[in-house]
Amino acid sequence: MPKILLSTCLILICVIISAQSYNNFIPRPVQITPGAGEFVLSADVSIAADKSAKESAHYLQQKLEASTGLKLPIAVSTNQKKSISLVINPNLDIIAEGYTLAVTENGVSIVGKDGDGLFYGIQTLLQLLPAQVYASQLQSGIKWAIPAISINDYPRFHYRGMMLDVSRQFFDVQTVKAYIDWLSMHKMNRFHWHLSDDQGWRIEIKKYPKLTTVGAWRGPHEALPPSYGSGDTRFGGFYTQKQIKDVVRYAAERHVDIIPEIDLPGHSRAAGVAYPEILCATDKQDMDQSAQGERLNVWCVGREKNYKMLEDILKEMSTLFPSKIMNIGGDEVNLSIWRNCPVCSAFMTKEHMTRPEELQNYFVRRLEKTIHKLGKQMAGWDEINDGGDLDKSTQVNAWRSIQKVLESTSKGQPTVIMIAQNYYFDMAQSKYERGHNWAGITPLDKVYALDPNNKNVFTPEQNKFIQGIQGGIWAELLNEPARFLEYQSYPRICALAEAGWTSQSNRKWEDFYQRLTSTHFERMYSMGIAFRVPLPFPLYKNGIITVKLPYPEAEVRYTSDGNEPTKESKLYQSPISEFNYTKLKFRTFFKQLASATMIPECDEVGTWKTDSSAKPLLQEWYLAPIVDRGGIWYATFNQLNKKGVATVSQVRLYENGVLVAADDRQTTTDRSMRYRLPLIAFDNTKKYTMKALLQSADSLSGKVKMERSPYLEPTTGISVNMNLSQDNAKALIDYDFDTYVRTRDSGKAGQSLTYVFDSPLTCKRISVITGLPFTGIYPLKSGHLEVSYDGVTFIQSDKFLKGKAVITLSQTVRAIRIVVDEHNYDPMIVFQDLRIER
Ligand code: TNX
Repeated sequence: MPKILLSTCLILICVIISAQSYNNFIPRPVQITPGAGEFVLSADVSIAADKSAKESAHYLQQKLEASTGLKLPIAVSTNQKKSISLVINPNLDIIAEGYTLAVTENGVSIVGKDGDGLFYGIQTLLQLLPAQVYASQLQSGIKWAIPAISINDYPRFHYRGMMLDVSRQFFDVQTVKAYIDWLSMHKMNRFHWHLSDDQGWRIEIKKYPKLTTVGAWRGPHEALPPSYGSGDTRFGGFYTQKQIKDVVRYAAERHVDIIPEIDLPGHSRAAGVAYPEILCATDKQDMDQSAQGERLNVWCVGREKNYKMLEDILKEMSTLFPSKIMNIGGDEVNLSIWRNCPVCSAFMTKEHMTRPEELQNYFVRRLEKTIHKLGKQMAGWDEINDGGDLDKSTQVNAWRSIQKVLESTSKGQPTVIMIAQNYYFDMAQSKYERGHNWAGITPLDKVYALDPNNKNVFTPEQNKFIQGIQGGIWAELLNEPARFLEYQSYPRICALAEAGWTSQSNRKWEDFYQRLTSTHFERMYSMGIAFRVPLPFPLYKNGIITVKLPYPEAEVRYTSDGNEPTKESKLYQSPISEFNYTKLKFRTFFKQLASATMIPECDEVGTWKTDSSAKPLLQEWYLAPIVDRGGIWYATFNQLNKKGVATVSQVRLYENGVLVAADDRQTTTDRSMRYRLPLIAFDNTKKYTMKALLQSADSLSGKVKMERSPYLEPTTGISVNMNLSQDNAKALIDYDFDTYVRTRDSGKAGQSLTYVFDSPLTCKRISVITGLPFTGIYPLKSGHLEVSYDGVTFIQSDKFLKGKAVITLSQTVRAIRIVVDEHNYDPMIVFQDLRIER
């Protein structure tokens, strides 16, 4: 190699290496200029800060002391040669919250436009240090070096928030503080505290003590029934005003503004059990259910006294929270209740209102006035836009869709983007994990992908009203497993934080994901966050399992004995030869954290394609690498690009060209339906192919997958002795585990559901899982199984535990019966299909 080329290469390599070592910030700063050399923290470094920078200086001092053991002295000015200088300069030519940071061999200088900017400069400085700097305990043997660099940085949006629901589950002060601390380290500056909902009122109000003595608790003997996993124990809690002040102060030190929400006039069952007189005076309210199946949870808006009570409540709250904004909720009100309420309907007539939305608007606008009188501004969910105009200062949190953002910004309301499809972190992160899915599955890249003020969607005029972004985490499902709040929040909040801070042109998914996995995981680990470790994807093909690693350095371990993989299990290093692929289990590890467990799936058998001719195209796939044994096979047609859908029909399986199985149902590719193709007598000397018809008005493409059911699927009849909501219980015997059947009521002791197999069934084990797929909500809490070997007599068998019962069989079985033992507290019980193992 010629000399010049060689040295250019060396320089390039050096640049790449050094660039990487300090280019892993999250969120990514606006402008980074690498320097030469480094600055190393040692006992002779001091922090120089004048009075205005004192608070930040103490913050930095404490953070550094905990992990490095160095207590750097703070001085107004210093003769020390080496120092970290912290300055607030309102004349800095940068927008609010902006800062500059310069590191040379002699020291660090951070200049903030304001206190916020200085604080964010400190956060960036921490990210320049080894990740262990975030640890709360002393870390030894680390060189605390900061690479020379200069940074210019400021946020894209001034509103960067996260909402936490503390009603459905209660989180204590310590957890809330940690949550706020982590937000601040991601340069997030708003914490929206959802302090009341149907399942608990969580803030002490001195004038109305029953809100918390009664409304903060649920259980078998409480006014609020058990819900969302709280079971037979008394569950709940609330924050005293003293604790609230403490949390507010803690957040302020971290430049996080706390916006309190009490959810009104719906979602108010907890307030309603404490003070029943606030609810509409109608027996019918007991019949009308809210979106989440709740009753008796709407304030009577025609009752004048309620406004006085709400004013008192908001007044007490306004003194606790320095925030300019107070949120009154307004979502998912069951509006029909007001029609049935004599007081509300009389009020509507008197005011010449025709739609209940107008009444909601009346209510909202009265609270708006109350809040203005307290010197604050109002915020609420996007439903507050539905009934009419609002004051121009009122902030709308748009959660239902992008359309709601458009409506809100067109009206000229300050709007925060909280689109559930991207920013609700109670949604599952994949189909393998627990979580809601009503707004879809929300993996990390989907959070990252949303451009909050996309120029192609919003006009410049509308963009002016977009305040920023906010994530939401609703707590229905956060009861288990342990630390699920952290698992659902991180790393999705990392992606959110970058959407809020970093300009769109500076955001690239691959680059973000690389920074996250190569460095930021390490930081979060030191912060003590039990974040979600990405899943490995083991794929089976041709007798071999190959694991798709979630990121290049991922540590994937596996077992083949049925146990969950642990830190001691075998490390995955290269493809594994194994015909019985489903007995292998894989997990990704990050130090002591582990991902969910994955069992290999079959790799795709090929792709499908359509053109824009709208003519049905017959396509064929060769199945040998995947379909290598008998069983019930399912074909799915996934779509790659999301524009338009294709129609699929006549999915058929051939053996040496002869038809052996067919599923002729017609659906579209957006539904990811499973086509059922039983292949019982497999013969490895024969050639298996599949054909299907696909058509669309667009040119589309996608993948074709074949999955073999791990279960037996015998034809089964069903007999019911309970109040099921569906007329027939077919969804229970179609072996589609996404479909289910629910009862219309809580269920009573002695009620039952019997599965009768058409012919005697030989199998190893039957698992009965109750509760909604994905979430497990509405399980059978108290019940047992009965089994019949002759189809006549039933023998008592296993009890349900956490909604699940398993029966192991040693002889041929004719029927299985689920029996309810005790009254259930949930509004319904959900049953799923039987899982019958060979
Ligand atoms: C809708 S989003 C709700 C919440 C639920 C959430 C579950 C909104 C304003 N209301 O009450 O907890 O869905 O994802």
